[in-house]
Amino acid sequence: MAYRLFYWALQGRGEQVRLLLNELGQEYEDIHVVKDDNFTKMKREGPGTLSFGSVPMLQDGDFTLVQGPVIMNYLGRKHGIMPSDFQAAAKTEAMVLGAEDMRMAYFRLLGDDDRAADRRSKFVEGDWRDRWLSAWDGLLDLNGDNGYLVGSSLTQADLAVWDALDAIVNRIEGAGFGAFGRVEKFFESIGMRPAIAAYLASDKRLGKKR
Ligand SMILES: N[C@@H](CCC(=O)N[C@@H](CS)C(=O)NCC(=O)O)C(=O)O
Repeated sequence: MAYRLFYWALQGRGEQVRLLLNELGQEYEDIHVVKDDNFTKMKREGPGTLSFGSVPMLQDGDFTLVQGPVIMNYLGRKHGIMPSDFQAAAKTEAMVLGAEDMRMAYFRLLGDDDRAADRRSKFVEGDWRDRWLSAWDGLLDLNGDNGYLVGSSLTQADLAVWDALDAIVNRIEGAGFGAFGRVEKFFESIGMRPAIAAYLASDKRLGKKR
């Protein structure tokens, strides 16, 4: 039975799950939630549906799961791309959460209030380079500079990180990869994986196409 993914009709926190389902070759229904409509109705159903009143939410048969990073790890484990070694698995989960931390920093930059432009330029000159790019660069290096964050093949962490990098480099003015060529190479090679490139070019991709 096809998965059902519930999220807003935008990339946001749901996009990493769409990327992963495409990479895994899994069929899914991309169900867009709408405030005062299906989203409100699902919220009223209580914690058995949207446990914390938020999406993304994945339905796998009669099993429902919320929390983007946990959905990523569930799918990674279920479809055999999560490392079997428990320490490597824990590292993978930590990186999925690291991507979520970076995504949260990105969300705080959005908006068009008076101080938004200032927030964004401080980020580009500060944490983007000194905290995030330098972290992903160091982690790729520590993993042997093989184009993956953990082990020698793709894990869900690579896609979670790719998606958060993609949001930032495409939506925050001035946020390029600069001297972090290793992160840029990682970003390009994940984006060129056949299933990912096909998804990005397809009508399934919401917002900006490549
Ligand atoms: N920690 C959660 C956060 C989920 C979250 O805050 N989702 C937002 C959309 S990105 C949401 O559904 N908010 C509830 C609302 O807008 O009423 C996760 O990673 O899935």
